[in-house]
Amino acid sequence: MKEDTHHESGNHKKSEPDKTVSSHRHAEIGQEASLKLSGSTHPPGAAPMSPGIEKSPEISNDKLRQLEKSKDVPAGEALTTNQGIKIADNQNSLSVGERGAILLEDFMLREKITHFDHERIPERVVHARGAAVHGFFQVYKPLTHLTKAGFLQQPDIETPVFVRFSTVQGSRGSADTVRDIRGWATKFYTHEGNFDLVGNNTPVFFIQDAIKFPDLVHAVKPEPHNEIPQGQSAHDTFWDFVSLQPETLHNVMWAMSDRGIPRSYRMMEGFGIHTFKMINAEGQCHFVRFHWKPLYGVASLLWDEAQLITGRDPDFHRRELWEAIEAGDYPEYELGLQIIPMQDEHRFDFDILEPTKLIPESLVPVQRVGKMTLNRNPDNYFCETEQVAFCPANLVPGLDFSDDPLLQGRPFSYLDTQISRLGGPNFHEIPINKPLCPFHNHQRDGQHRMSVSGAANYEPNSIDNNWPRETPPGAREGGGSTFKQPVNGEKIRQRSGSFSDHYSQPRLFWLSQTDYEQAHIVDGFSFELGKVQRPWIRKRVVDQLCYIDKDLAKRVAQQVGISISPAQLAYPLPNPVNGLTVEPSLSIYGENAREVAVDYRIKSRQVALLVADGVCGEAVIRMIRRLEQQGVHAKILAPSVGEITTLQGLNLEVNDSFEGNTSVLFDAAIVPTGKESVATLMQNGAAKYFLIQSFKHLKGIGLQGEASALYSALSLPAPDEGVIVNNTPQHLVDELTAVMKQHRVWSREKVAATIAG
Ligand code: HDE
Repeated sequence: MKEDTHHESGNHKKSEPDKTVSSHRHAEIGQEASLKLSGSTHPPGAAPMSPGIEKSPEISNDKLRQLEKSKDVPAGEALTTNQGIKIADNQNSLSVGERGAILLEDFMLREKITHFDHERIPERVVHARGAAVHGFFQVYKPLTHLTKAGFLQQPDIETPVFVRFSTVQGSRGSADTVRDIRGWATKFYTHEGNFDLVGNNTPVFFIQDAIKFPDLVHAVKPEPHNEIPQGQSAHDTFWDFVSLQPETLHNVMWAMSDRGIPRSYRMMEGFGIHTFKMINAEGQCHFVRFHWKPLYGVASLLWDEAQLITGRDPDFHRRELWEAIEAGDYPEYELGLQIIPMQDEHRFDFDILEPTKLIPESLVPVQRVGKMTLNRNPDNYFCETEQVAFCPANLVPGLDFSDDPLLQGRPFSYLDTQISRLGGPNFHEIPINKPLCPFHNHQRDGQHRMSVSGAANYEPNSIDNNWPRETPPGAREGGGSTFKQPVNGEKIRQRSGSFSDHYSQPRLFWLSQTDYEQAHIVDGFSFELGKVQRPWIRKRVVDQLCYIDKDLAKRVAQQVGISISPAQLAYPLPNPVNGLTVEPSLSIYGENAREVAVDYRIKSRQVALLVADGVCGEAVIRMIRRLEQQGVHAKILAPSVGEITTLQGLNLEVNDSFEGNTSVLFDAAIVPTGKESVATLMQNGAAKYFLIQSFKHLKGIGLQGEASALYSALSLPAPDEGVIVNNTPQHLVDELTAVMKQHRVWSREKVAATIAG
């Protein structure tokens, strides 16, 4: 605990007793008229503004303007049927007399109910649960030497994007904070057509060949007999598959690590996973792997915290994303490229066409070539987030597929699945999916066709003068021009020998983690295997871990009650990856990783101030101001919502109660001084639980003046690096935010594990 003896909270003057101090509005407190709170325009948790384009018209782009044209603006308009017939009575069906039967001729009733009956569409087979937002992408400098893709040529071009983040396993209504891979699909609306980068938050996938995808998904989805568990891989069928298909192990290591429970969609890395190709105007080709690097840094939840949030706020990530955009804390990510010249294709210990392998950043550094900013929430969840249809086949000229056998199976599947999900082959006409550039072809008819085609629906034709025509002579440069590559071989069903090492990279991942990250991986495996009911599956997984690392295997085995034989301990260990035993960028919290991988920010983080009647209002306001200066949002929590009376006799607006807002929803807690306030908190179980949980989850705690007594009463360990005792509000905040920049107080983890709560 760090102490500052400068005390300024005792000297308060009473003034203007009936003035209310609002933490999120411009406010004056008592005689301190200079203490104005600027507040964020729309801080998290504030009353909702209207969504979408109306709320901040200055934020727009070509795609949003295109969408606006399909918007229904009903203000001042009559309620009508879908045929435009005005409805005078939307309360009563047409019946025979007051108590008589309803007439079948009531077309208003029939239309309303029939439409309602068909409101649901199938959810996505995987990635059903998601949240999406609009934004834009800009390249830093022309990438002409690598690709002819137009949107990567000019830094002054803002390409509109729509990004959907998702979990994989759970259904549409499942929780956000489950342990799972996160989907990260970006649709770039370029002027050469749509480019969809459909990736995940891990750089590797579970399988090598598309033909195994249904098996993987059937295994991880809830068990077929009882549809349990929801949003989780902690069950027999998943681990059965893993134990029998060792190529899954690398991605499983990532899923069991902190990466499987991200703190926020703004704080994850993203990966295109597969190797793609970039082709420039001269026809030269490079292999490329895509990365997204978050400017808010990479950060994760703790497992206990994630589970609690699943109950407290199942929409945690979705809400957080929405609120961040409303508050102006726009998610930002840099686009990174790993470029591999064609002649280097075989210079690695692994095959770059293999999606269960990453390319270590120490071998091929990630070049940051542009930035994506997400700055606009959708207007309507169903119309945009649910109906958006991504497809890895959507590549613009200058980008091309590699022969990765997993990638090769994807373009077909995504197109195919939309036909049943969105009800036919014309889903490209749904506004969110429409390209910005014009599109013309001879495809016709089908369910829900919207555009009206010309006289000739075939090519060649002489009726429409043979339009539209291929390029040239069509106006734009030809697309779909694949890289000319000699291919020769026999038709075979056989995995390449270069795909056969399943253990080197999981070992590299394991060895690159800090001690506490390793402990989390052990806990992740142990939790999941603990839920597996068939003992032979647990044993087989531990057996597989023996090929990765003996320490990992022993620690997991010990936690799930399995003994490892001397023969298993003698399994040979895999080789380093191209001489690497450690790759710093694989760790989230290691010193190197933090510097190499991210620009860490605390902007947008949230701090709770725990108060009751008699709190020092001046201190509260000063703290909030200081937090806001650093881009951190503060919420005042009290025993009940409404207002409290400060030590100075002012009314202070409370944002919420302790009951509705436990510590898992915040990044740090502060208890401001005030004798009466602290005495009340001491009698309040929810407030005490808040602090105990904050400590347990390795969060910073700030204590001012009398608040130290509350901390002592909880019998929490002291001193502690993350518990700041300081009487000066500004200093206390500065020390606390320094702790928050470390994300967690890792030095506390062992002692925190001994605390009940
Ligand atoms: Fe997907 N995947 N996938 N996938 N995937 C779908 O498409 C599929 C794979 C990913 O927010 C589906 O529209 C096959 C890898 C994301 O709408 C479906 C194979 C990666 C999303 C499908 C893969 C992904 C999907 C379900 C193996 C990371 C959500 C609904 C060949 C690089 C997109 C849909 C969104 C969605 C098939 C493998 C990421 C069924 C057959 C590898 C982020 O078409």
